[in-house]
Amino acid sequence: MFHKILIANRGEIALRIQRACRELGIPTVAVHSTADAEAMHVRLADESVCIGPPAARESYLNIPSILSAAAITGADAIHPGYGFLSENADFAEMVEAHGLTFIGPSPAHIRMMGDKIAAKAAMESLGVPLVPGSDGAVADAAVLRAVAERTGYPLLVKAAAGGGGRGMKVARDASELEEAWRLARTEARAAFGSDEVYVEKYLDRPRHIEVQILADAYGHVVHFGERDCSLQRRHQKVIEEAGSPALTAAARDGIGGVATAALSKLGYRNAGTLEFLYQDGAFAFIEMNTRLQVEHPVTEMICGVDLVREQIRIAAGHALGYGQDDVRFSGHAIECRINAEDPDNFMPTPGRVTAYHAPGGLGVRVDSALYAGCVVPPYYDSMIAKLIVHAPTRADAINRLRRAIEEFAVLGIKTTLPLHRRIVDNPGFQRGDYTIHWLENLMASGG
Ligand code: MV4
Repeated sequence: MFHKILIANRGEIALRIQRACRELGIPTVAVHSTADAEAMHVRLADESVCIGPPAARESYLNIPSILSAAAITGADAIHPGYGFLSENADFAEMVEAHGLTFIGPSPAHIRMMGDKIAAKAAMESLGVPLVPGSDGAVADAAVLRAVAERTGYPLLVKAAAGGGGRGMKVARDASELEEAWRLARTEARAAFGSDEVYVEKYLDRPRHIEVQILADAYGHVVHFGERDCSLQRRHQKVIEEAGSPALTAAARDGIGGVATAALSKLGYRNAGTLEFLYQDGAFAFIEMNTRLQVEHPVTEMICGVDLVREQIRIAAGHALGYGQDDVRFSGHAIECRINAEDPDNFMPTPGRVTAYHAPGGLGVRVDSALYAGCVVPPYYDSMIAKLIVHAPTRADAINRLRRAIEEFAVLGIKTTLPLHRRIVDNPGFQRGDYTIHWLENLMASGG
């Protein structure tokens, strides 16, 4: 097992990883920017190292600083959390080149999944269903027209280096095709430094369903069911659930089996998530995430597994020690992402938290680095807390969530707690029959 783990992240996820380390008996090193000197992840770590000024480029993304911090503290592994360097294959490679262990997949697998075209090609060859579309990159107009004729409209042009919705353009018919393609390429070049794009049939009312997997270094792969992440605004997830209100146990077993078989053949290691669009009873793979995800707690709650502990054990060379039949699903879990934002216009609201009270009780979990008197800096992501509830049924979970939101007090700054209250009270949410467009439609309608 590792002797000391450096956590290359901040906020709630740095605390989340510290907790797993502490339960494994492993000391932790926090790194922090000058803006985070008083942050909870620094206060609770065994050791801390300041790695640079507030701007993430110069601190949490500063690879030489982070590797130096690991060297001077004698850490033998680095957990990247999510965001920042978590899906940077070059960073993973450098960590290993310095004789440390990167707690995550191999650099080659990170690189493969970062290229959405390569990821789709790999998944197709492994028997995973895809959205119909181009066979690889679409680099000239003749290929574009041929794909369109074969696939039919509407179509979506996507950036190979994309994800998160940037560089995506819809073409409703042939008259929009070349313009969408040109715009997507221009946007992709500006955003990612690569104008490589591909084309898919545009699904107009899908759900976003993702499958959590763990794989050890000995070819054992298990899945932990799905999360429904359809409730999003501008490609930012707002509420996630496990399991999906739209799936039967048989559908879950089916897609989980497809995912584990594929990743086993791929030789994948550590935690991973396969993202699917789900419409009219069919799954279509779109992307794979090679990191721990923000919404991992809903999976932990229904499976009773500590995914971060498992990531660390796998990275240290331990076998999973259990199989798919040992993974049991119990009840329903829902997570609300609470942001330091004005709930009316989503403008960030950094500042001092003057008072803080987190909800508790049976089936309530709060993952947050907030404390009374802390300052939410303006430099980073605005998510300040995750409220996760677990209950025997979805209806029970919704009632528990409403109760927990009422208990939650964050004073001094505006937060998105009132938005969550509105969603939880909405009959459409309560029925569970939403698509990826539901939340944006609700807000456009003034609901
Ligand atoms: C799609 C799609 C419809 N059809 N692909 C958005 C981000 C990127 N990860 C994939 N995305 C989408 N791909 C096809 N063929 C609709 C979206 C999409 C979306 C997907 C998941 C969650 C929220 C979304 C919001 C808008 C569009």
